[in-house]
Amino acid sequence: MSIDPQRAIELVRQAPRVAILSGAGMSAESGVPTFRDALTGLWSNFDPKDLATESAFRQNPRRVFSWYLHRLAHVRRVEPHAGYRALVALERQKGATPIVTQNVDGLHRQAGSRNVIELHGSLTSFCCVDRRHPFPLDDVLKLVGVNSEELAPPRCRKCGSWIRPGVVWFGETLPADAITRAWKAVEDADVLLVIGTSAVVYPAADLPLYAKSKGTTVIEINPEPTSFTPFADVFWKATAGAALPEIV
Ligand code: BV8
Repeated sequence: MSIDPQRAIELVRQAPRVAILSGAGMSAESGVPTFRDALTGLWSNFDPKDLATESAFRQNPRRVFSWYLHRLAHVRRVEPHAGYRALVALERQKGATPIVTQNVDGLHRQAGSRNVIELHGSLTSFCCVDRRHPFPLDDVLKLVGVNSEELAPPRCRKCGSWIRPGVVWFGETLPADAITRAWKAVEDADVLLVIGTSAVVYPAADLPLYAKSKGTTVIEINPEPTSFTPFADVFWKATAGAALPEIV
């Protein structure tokens, strides 16, 4: 593993096909707290793993729904930083540059990336907890700003069950098509950029090692080393907002 940014830049420049795997660190410089830091205020004494589950939602729908409503309202106020715009420029230079993201904030799409694979769903999609009947985002947005510490979620108009966020919770399987597209994207790539993930949540955390097993060169961009760092071809100790514009 080398820690040479210049080598990382050259590897990306020479690669015909580049794929991206992003985690919550990708959004930190846009003001979206990382997943492990996402618990402020009302939720600060919870572990995200204890909130991001269906059982937590069924036990306390108000608490979990309010946490997601708070996060949705926040991401609607932030902008993608220069690192996001660099990935859009990279896509223009290289053609298809699939972005596999663990994030649910929608910032890659908002920046203009066209080939985004959302492994864990999105904060902007809602459905009912019993039958997954879709529920309009606009009807959820009407609840944003309602002065209430813990808001009761709306009820499904078809089956009456609680409305939940359309994200993948712990213990839930990832969308099959997202898995298929993500694993193919990293297999087909010459270089995989792994940006801003602590590489602890599976099966997403399998992707960088899977890429290496298929001969893909893997570059990790993170201000801190992770459990994956020893396996990276290059570890670029930097933030996404600083490193990515240097590449393009
Ligand atoms: C599943 C959506 C089948 C909700 C999230 C092995 C195989 C399969 C499953 C498991 C397994 N082992 C354990 C499991 C169960 C579990 C799991 O992985 N648990 C962990 C805790 C061990 N996995 C699941 O349940 C998955 N389901 O596999 O189904 C199944 C079912 C049951 C049993 C077995 C199999 C579903 C996982 C999806 C959970 N949903 N999010 C929501 O967002 O509310 S996960 C959530 O955490 C985020 O989406 C994110 O993807 C994930 C990891 O967080 P990161 O993105 O890495 O962010 P984090 O804060 O951790 O780190 C930030 C990083 O950024 C740091 O490294 C930091 O240094 C860096 N950074 C900071 N600033 C910057 C920066 N980097 C760059 N620039 C900066 N400026």
